[in-house]
Amino acid sequence: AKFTPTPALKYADELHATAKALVADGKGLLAADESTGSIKKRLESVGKENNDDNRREWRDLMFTAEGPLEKYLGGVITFEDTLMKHDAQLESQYKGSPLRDVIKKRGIIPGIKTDKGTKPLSRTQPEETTTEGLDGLLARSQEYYAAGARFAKFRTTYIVTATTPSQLAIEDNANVQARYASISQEAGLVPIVEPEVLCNGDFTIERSAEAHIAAYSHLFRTLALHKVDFAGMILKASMVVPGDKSGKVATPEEVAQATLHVLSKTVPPLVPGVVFLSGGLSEADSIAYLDAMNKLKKKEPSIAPWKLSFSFGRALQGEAMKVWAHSGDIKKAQETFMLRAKWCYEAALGEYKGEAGEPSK
Ligand code: 5MM
Repeated sequence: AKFTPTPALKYADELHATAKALVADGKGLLAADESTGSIKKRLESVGKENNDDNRREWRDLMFTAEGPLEKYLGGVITFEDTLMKHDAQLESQYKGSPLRDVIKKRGIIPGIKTDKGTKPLSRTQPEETTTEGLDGLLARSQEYYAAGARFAKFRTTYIVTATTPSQLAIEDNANVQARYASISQEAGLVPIVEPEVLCNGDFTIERSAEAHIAAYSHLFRTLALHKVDFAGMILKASMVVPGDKSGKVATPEEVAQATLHVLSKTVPPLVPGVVFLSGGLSEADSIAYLDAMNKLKKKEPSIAPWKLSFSFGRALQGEAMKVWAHSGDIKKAQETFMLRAKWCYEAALGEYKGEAGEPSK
């Protein structure tokens, strides 16, 4: 029997359908929502100036790439500029169309980052963060829905040390995420809840798992208190890895086991999908870890009742951006991007065949 709490959520059916579609059949998300400050770092790292034309050319290039992008991507997360303003300019069948229409015409769902970035949590030592963006969020979300967006993304971050994430950071960020998620659902946008446990530091994979469990268990309790509809949201999770200054490297199987251990303890089965960020991990590692998780899930389906897919920024864009910046060859950059999207799709099915197309173990 179906129990529908009252008052009912206006967009419930649509939210459920959108959430499922975002992660259907090996599909994942492209995180192309770098704020102006973050895209500056990415562009400058390949020797490109951060200006309107370069940002547009880069994003045009990805969204208009030839090939079955809609088979690999359920959605694209955009920054406000891209959703609301930019026009596709490259020579292609999409010339002159707003980028959001290019995404939609390809059968990919446009989404939008609605957070306004992380800010220090006053008087925390070591310094932890909260995330801004709740003020006026309902009106902004309604405007994005009217412009064609069907999901939103909001990122909070946690640092791992011997004493963090602190109870303050855990509770504050859970509350922020829960308000964001309930407001998004009220406006018809599927919330992609992104609580990123950063991988910077000198800590073991076990300590990372502990930090994830502390943050995610409180997060889901708070989402429930705020009446968030779990079937109409997606979790964007970090992978559980040893800290980048620990001198330790875990195997894909170890990362897969640790990550699924954390998720199976904290994420309700009603959530249709967990998508992972790449978080500065190499493209090869991000793909190998996701593939290992899906291979493990095939052996033991009950440990992962949700789809396990990707929402990569750097792991999908990094190599292609280098090709574009260094050779100026748009076609070659598009092929490089499309190949990464295909690998991610294969990993989301646990069928990654390796760079050379050889089946991986
Ligand atoms: C694409 O970057 C997103 C926006 O970051 P800023 O708000 O700092 O500009 C970011 O939230 C991203 O979606 C996640 O970090 C995943 O990207 P990576 O590169 O870690 O896969």
